[in-house]
Amino acid sequence: MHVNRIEHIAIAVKNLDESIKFYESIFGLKCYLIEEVEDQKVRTAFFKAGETKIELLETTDPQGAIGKFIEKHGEGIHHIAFAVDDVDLSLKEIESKGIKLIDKKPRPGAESFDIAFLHPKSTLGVLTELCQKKSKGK
Ligand code: CMX
Repeated sequence: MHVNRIEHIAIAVKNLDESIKFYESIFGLKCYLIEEVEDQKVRTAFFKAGETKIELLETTDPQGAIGKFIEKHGEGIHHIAFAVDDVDLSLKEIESKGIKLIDKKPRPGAESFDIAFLHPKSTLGVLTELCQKKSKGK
């Protein structure tokens, strides 16, 4: 597999609208997209920071991944996402090296990406996402 870049760093927040205002007023970044990802039970907001992005994540369900994370850890860095050419192939390769996967198959993410997570207990305590832009027509 080949990691092309850090696609985004994701931060779990309690209140998306307030956090967007914070990022815009303190860091001068502009939110260019707010999107709900039903499958992941989140509302997301995206900012471009050079070649990478910051994704803010607010839960839409207390039992969702972000709801549980906030309950346990409070707000903070939630995951790092690597852009790869082929998530499916990358998952197979990573699993063959003994890494525990959360997703065995890519799932739909924000911004028309296919995404899949690796388990943080298997990746040095960092929840890691692999993502790939969906090909046209898919
Ligand atoms: N980073 C690092 N460690 C994390 C973590 C995170 N984001 N979230 C949970 N953990 C740790 C917990 O602290 C816990 O460690 P201990 O056993 O030492 O206490 C361990 O992982 C298991 O956590 P848990 O609370 O028992 O289990 P959860 O039911 O909360 O599941 C996880 C954790 C990572 C498997 C789950 O959150 C998951 O499947 N995540 C992938 C999907 C996701 O995060 N979606 C939201 C973002 C979607 C998007 O960006 O579009």
